[in-house]
Amino acid sequence: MVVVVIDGSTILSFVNDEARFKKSVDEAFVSLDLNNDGVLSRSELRRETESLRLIEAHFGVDAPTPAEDLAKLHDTVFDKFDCDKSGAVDKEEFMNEIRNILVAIAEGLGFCPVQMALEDEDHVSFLKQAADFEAFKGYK
Ligand SMILES: [Ca+2]
Repeated sequence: MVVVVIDGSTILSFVNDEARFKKSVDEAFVSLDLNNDGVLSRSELRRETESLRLIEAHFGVDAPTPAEDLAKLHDTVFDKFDCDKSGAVDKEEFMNEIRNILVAIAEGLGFCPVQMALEDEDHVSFLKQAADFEAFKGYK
């Protein structure tokens, strides 16, 4: 478990650094695309929605959610990513939606820093990367 302190501006400066953001998204995409077909299926994307805590962040759910409701939430998230309704999420759709989500989280946080606890196994945690990005900015 790592605890990061993050606010809206931390996330926005990460998202707005086009090269850095694209690199992170590319890495996440490759690690999620288990069968290497260049698109994310429903089950592949589900690993990301779980690690990003989209469900909690978007819907404010912190109590255990019944499996059936959770499945519905995951479907909703998938449909948001899958802009052209092709049944799979390509890299551009993935990047656009991750950006939308991070900007929405940033707007929700505003300029009030919050502590966020992240699991170590969140190998593709964009929020952690945003926090690291902020921490190392001064050393460039
Ligand atoms: Ca795939």
